[in-house]
Amino acid sequence: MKRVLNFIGGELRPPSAGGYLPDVDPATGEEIARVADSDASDVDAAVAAASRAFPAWRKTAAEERSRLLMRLADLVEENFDELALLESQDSGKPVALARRLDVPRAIRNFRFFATAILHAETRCHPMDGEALNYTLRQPVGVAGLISPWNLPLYLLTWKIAPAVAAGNCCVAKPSELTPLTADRLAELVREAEIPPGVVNVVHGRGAAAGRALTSHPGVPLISFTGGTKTGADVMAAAGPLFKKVSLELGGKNPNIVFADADLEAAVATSISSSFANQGEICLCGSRIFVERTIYDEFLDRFVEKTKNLRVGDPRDPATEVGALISEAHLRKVAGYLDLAKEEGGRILCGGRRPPELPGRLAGGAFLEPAVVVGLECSGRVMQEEIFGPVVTVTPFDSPDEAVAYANGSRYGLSASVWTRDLAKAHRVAAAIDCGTVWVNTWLLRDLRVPFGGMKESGVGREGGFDSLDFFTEAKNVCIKL
Ligand code: TXE
Repeated sequence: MKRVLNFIGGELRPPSAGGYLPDVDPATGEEIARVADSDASDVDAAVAAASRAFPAWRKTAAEERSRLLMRLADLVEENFDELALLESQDSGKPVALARRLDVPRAIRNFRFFATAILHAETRCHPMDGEALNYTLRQPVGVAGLISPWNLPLYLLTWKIAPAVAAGNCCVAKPSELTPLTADRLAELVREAEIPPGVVNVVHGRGAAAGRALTSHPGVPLISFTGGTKTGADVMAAAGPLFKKVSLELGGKNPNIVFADADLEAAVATSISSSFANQGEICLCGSRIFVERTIYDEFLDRFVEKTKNLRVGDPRDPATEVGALISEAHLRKVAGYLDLAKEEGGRILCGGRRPPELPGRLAGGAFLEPAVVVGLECSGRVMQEEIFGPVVTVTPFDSPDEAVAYANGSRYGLSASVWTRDLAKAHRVAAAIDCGTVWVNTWLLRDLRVPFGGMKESGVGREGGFDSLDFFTEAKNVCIKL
């Protein structure tokens, strides 16, 4: 059985206490690898390696850092098929999605930040002949990067690329549920000849390895993506040490469809925004609000398309919905469907284990996508993040009511608005309390734009120069003339 080791100072190393965790393929329930169950001493070793590498790396010219990261991007591209397969096996997502979304985005992340640092500028504030101020942007030191299981390589590289491009060294802690692409990436980091210690990867549980990183005094910066509850724990550990913290947390995103929308496009994209990656994307639109005059027509078309989604073997290129991340997560998601019934809702389709899966998938964490109606917006099903293939559909009567529903949530990550009325689109977009509003689209990402959440969806913005700002300290130099 494959053992996933830590990557520290350019070498693969077993965890110091010798323990391993099972890594399970959620489509079959079978163990596919054993992953290092690291503890504080492994994190100490990784932070020490990163700290040793930092003085030379921060002095390495931007052009050289760029060249090395471009080389890494090329290596990810050369290993495209293998990485897509590993991601699918580890997370249950369709391999077709890993090929369309996860691996291409990992490549883009490296190329984007490798070139961004060649174009970075800083500011100058002249003081009327008396003095000149200019801003230096300098790397912070050792960056702690904690990433989740839903988009493992995509989100890990979204952190490693800007951190390292900006001149930091890093210790990454991928999710213990999906370590395989991080492990392969570590090998590619070595092959790219990125100096030892610049990128370190420590595997293990959040409560052990993750916590050791967030509370480590040698790590002045934490970038975290994961659940809101965990985010609070990260903040509590990092706060007393005054770390720079960026948190990308959960969402309960509204998807508002006005009567004047292009209905066909709204239905088709709402299928993706509800069920892509089994609904396990923080940006999924899990609460659909439809203007009452088109509610029935939208619902008919939406339910029909939902029923037609191909749920099954993640390795089959035709599969649209794969397995959830684990049996435990499946039970949590299914629990919300029971709760929906208790709260007076009706499940129009889905919510069962698909009956006709081939034998090897019998133990898999599969769930047919579910559409729920008839719920109150204030109930738990419409308030809590389910993070699975479950969507609610609710009618509304006016733009004000739609905005009130959208904002009636602890979360504020993203929203979609469907309308052909441009003025209405602008008004509604401005009124929704969230970090990203898509109009007549979903998940269209320009890597230059600020990305992050309001309220319990997070703290801070990453993306483009916001990422480079986060991963550097601004220093003002004032020169008396
Ligand atoms: O994620 P966790 P979980 C949401 C989603 C899901 C819920 C819980 O609703 O059902 O969160 O998922 C590490 N200190 N999202 O429990 O625990 C952990 O090892 C430091 C939304 O699987 O937040 C992993 O590497 N680190 C989401 C990472 O944090 C800790 C994506 C995320 O795991 C830690 C995933 C600790 N105390 C889940 N505890 C999104 N926003 O995309 C855990 N970790």
